[in-house]
Amino acid sequence: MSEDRQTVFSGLQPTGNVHIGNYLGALVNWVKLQDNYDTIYCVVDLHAITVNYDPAEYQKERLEAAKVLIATGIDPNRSLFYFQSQVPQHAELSWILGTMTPTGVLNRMTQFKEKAESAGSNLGLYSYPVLMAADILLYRANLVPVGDDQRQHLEMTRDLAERFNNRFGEVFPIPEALIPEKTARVMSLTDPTAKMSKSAPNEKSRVLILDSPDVIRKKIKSAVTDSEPTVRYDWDEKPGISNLLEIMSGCTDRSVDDLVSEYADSGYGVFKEAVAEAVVTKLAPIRSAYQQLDDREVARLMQKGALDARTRAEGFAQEIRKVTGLSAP
Ligand code: AQP
Repeated sequence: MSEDRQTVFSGLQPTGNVHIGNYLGALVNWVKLQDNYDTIYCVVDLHAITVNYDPAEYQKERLEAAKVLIATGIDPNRSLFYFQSQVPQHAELSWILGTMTPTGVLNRMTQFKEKAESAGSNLGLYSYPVLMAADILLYRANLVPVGDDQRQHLEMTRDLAERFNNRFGEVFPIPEALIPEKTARVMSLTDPTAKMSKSAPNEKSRVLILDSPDVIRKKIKSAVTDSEPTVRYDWDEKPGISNLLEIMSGCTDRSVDDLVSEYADSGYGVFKEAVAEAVVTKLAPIRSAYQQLDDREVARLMQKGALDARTRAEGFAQEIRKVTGLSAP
């Protein structure tokens, strides 16, 4: 790690398959930031057990998530890359930060309210944002590339960092969120008023990074739009089309305006075919990189990542124990 580079931290939950919302909202930035930053990326497997799960299946899903991230371009030789559960300092700091988190703040968290309604509530789900704050602050991260749904959690992380610093001295930098201008909230293909999500029951609502070209074409062809056949960027009147425009823009690096001027009068059928081809082309190299990955090699890389992360985290944890009066007597 170079001393003068800023530190980036972000995480992804290994709940099912990674989708194009995760990719365009967060992972594209994760990959790019590796060029100029000290990057730390984590498969946040403790976060994901806040809902019911099958342990044997989960063991596989965790490795799958790591493989998908490597296939998208996360390079374990350039980034510190590991499973959260393998670095106990995350949970330790989470407890300390939890003692400084007013429950009134947690009560206001939108994601908790939504998930508690659909999956049922538990203490882990409730304190999820505190563990997320610990993930970020543990490494003194400056920048956190995430999608728009994490904005509120990031605000809470910043508040906690300030609260901690005011009480114990300047330990944490105040981290900034890095949220893309477009594709910050890729919407469901079957309900463009809801976020595309790994856990939504309808599989047609999301394009997975590993979907085959045929499946991608079918999902985009059946994406919910509207009855007025002009391709226009208008989230109020045309959320389905606006969503597809952002997805296509994210996959082609062409601006939404440019796409609108090409497809305005082409009809939805032609436009959807073009969106599908853009997505297929973008995801094809990722799918092929994934197919070449060896499970044992990835498991080895993750073990090495965890060892390195533990060493680095322990240095920071000792400083935190010292200022909070918890170091060895
Ligand atoms: N629809 C989305 N559009 C843009 N960005 C998104 N992210 C998630 N959904 C979208 C971003 O992806 C990163 C990893 O997300 P996560 O694994 O922490 O899970 P999540 O935010 O709870 O999103 P999911 O995929 O919808 O999972 P479930 O269904 O389990 O809740 C984050 O940076 C997130 O902002």
